[in-house]
Amino acid sequence: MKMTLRWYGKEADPIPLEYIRQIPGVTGVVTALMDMPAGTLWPWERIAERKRQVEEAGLEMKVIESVNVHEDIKLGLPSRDEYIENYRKTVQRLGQAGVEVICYNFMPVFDWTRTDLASVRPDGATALAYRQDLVDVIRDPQEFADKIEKNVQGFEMAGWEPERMSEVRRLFGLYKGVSHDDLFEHLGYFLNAVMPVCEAYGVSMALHPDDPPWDIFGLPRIITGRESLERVLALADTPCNGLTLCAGSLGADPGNDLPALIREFGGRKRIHFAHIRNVKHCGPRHFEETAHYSDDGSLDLYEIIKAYGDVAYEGYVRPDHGRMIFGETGRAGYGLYDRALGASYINGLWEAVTKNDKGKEKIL
Ligand SMILES: [Mn+2]
Repeated sequence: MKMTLRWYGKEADPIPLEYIRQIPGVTGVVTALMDMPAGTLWPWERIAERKRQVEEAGLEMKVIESVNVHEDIKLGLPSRDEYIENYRKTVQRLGQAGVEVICYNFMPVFDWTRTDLASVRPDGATALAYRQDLVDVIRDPQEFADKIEKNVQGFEMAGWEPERMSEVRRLFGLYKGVSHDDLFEHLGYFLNAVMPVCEAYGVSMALHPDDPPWDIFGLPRIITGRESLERVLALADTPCNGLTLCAGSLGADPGNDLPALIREFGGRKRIHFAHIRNVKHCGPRHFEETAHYSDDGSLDLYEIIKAYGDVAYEGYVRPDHGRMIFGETGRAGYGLYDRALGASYINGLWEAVTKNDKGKEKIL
């Protein structure tokens, strides 16, 4: 297990790399060129510059999160081939820069979605939360767009700036009639075009599950649990076609058995990146994010780390969203303090779990 922290880049992230370097056990950052629109070819100079900044701080840049997939690829439009070609070239350049893993997602229109970015927890910390009942009342994308534009409580979505809302309305129209099976087919087309470049340049694709892992706003979501993860791997049967196992995203559905998923897909060496965090189930399709600490949420972090130990996981890992604590302000879910606590907690569990295993080996 190689511990990393997500970092948005010097211009977009208030947290200096020097601070990240001081979290025990963190060897690298997971980063991206956030300003590059989906479908564009990442300039070599920008990739090299980012790598230089990271390495000057004594850290590694082995994982990119994310290279976003253009909506036309998800929709399977004829224009997708041009965007896929840019994706292939970007993968090649990242591979040449020493990147080993690319995290991406295949969620239509929206990335991760929450209805509250600063839900107050009993200890005074704030965290991200989601309530399906707030979303269910929305039937019309226009109404949905209006609520976000007016910043109605419960609709303060990160990064959903008003300028994007006209695009959202157009996309809702394009997704009419696109089924779950269609999305899988379009994902397979994309993966099979990208895999040869991954194999040639030593890059693994790691698909992040949908968050939350169910349909929202009438849009199909396909990466939701065991069956769909299996189906993704079968689309392109090569080790380069792998998963980002996000405990918090999949764990929002109490039906997903995280340790079992880790043993199954980690045992087959198809988990290339692990997101680890906790989540508290508050009701049907209602959850809030918590501290990583097992007792604070509904997931058993000890059992999750133990499962990674059982499959001798050697890939990259990062603490996922953190709460806002100690008076910190900044990007929701991505403060320094709680993610540092999360990394240390995960490192502690990992040390305990793996030292025992090594001890057993020695005795045998
Ligand atoms: Mn995640």
